[in-house]
Amino acid sequence: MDDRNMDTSSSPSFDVSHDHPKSIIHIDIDCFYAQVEMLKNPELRSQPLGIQQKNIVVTSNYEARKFGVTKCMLVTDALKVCPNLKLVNGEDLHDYRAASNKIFLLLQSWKCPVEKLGMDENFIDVTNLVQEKLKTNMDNITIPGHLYSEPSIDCPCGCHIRLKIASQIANEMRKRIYDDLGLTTCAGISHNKLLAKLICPLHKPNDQTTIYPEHGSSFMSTLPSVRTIPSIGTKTTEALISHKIISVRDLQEVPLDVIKEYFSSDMAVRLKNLSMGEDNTPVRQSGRPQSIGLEDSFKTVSVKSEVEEKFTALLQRLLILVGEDGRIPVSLRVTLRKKDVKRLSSHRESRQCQISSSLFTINSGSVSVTEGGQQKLMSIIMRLFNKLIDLTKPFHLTLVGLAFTKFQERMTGRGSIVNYLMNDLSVQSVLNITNDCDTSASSMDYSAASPSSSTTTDLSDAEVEPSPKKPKKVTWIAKRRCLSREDVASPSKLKVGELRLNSRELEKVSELRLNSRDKSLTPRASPARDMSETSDNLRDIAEGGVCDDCPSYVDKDVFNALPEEMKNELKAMWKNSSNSEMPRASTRNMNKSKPNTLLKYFVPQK
Ligand code: DCP
Ligand code: MG
Ligand code: MG
Repeated sequence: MDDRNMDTSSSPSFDVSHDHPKSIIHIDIDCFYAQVEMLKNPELRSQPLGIQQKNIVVTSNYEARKFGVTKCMLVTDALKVCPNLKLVNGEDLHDYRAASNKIFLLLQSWKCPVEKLGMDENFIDVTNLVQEKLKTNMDNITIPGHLYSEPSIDCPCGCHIRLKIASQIANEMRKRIYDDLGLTTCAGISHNKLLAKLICPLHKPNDQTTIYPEHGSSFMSTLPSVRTIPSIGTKTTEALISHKIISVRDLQEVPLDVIKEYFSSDMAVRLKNLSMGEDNTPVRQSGRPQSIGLEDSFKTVSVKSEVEEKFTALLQRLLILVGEDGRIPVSLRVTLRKKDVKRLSSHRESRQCQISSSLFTINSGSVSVTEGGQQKLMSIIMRLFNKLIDLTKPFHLTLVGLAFTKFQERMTGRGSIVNYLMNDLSVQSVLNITNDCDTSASSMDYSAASPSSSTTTDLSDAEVEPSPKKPKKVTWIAKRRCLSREDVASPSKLKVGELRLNSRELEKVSELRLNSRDKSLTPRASPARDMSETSDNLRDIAEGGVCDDCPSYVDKDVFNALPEEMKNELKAMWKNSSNSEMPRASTRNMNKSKPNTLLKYFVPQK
């Protein structure tokens, strides 16, 4: 279907000599919170429904939208335009988060990088899958849903056929989300994230739109405000507006040199590129969040006991989230927003401190607080609060927040080997595993805004959290796909994504490692001694293996639990390393500069 009412001419500046190798899908759930509530209570389907957080309707179903109920409308205004609006409280995000995690997990089954953005959006880079499908007969394929504009040129790089295939994959994904989870979605398909995201809502709800690269800049020129571009935030928008650059077309037309007068050279180029629909930010596989937090905002609280009540409530909810996450927190942050009554302004302040992991216990992958642990946490929270507030003077708070900001480096932690084994991440080498699982905002900040007057989780990272995986079997499975003989001989070519372990297996390694850590810790007395022992271990590596099969630094319990294939690979690797690959100096540096190497994983640590 063609959108003839749009400005669909191919962009005059379009350069056919550029390749458009990627195929990116962006999926957004329709009226997300409202759909989750309608699934819980199907009677709501036939009524106009608003999801209320404090005095705001954060979203509404499409029935309510017909009456003019918009996102983030005041409840009073929403009821004026739609007196029959049924309101459901949406301050508890638990069910939304669970649905969000299910979608994320479902999308992982296509074995492509998936980047979760906020609660209801995901980018999927289907480039490789499209390439695979291209090898099969792909004649006469049609584009499901809408095509932004019919092709005006035949792009020599072959992106049109690739995007057609990608749009079929998007359709399959949307169908699966509907069949398995009962949720309708919209999708945008393009050769980059920017266009995929921006084209996605063109036909709402329950539909999809594909755009070819040659229409990128003409589509962008239809956007009324530069603010619509995801990585252009409030400050940049204000700066642009102050120079009379309001619409995306204004940004396209203003010469680069002029923008360079207001912004750094890099920023100016980036802004120009974005305005033309150009964006080369990668889809980054999402992993576990760096922190898990909750905030509560209110008009004003000026009494300590009330603050304590707020923190108690937040802590209780936060402990549920941590329980589901499955990692033991080791750092706690308290945030306050203080109101300066004289200046009528507010500002945030935070304090954080380490907390003992002994406050928590772990059982079947679920973390719970020990008896008395909650009280201890509350006293830590109030101590941090006392540091932030001078109680001898009056205070006025408009927000309190709590977040666990660091987690014990267990098997299931961010940056641990689990993430590499669980996700299909391409890494350069098992000797040099770098964390590709960055959950922080990418260079392109696509993060969604959250209303300030509601209880929300720490959207920056908490919402990218996939649900904890339930343990299944104890046996190891290490599946190798497409590894050539050369790959096996050279472990540095091994893709960690080839090794798929289920969570129980990972738990097992974790336990083994922790147990053996405990054992190796017993004789240690002081940090100084720890350090010297670590040096000794590294010396063993440098001197090559001292036992028959593996070097002495290797935790044998862990090694024995590995699948044979992996054992053999490691042995081959150690054999090679004793010849040439592992000189003394590089192994000594290994712990410092490559914190996530597989080898390091075998070294008993404190
Ligand atoms: N949300 C929120 N505060 C906002 C915007 C959104 O709490 N300011 C929540 C409610 C939404 C969910 O995030 O259901 C997803 O946001 P979307 O912008 O994708 O909005 P919806 O999914 O509700 O509607 P649409 O059909 O337009 O995507
Ligand atoms: Mg949505
Ligand atoms: Mg959204």
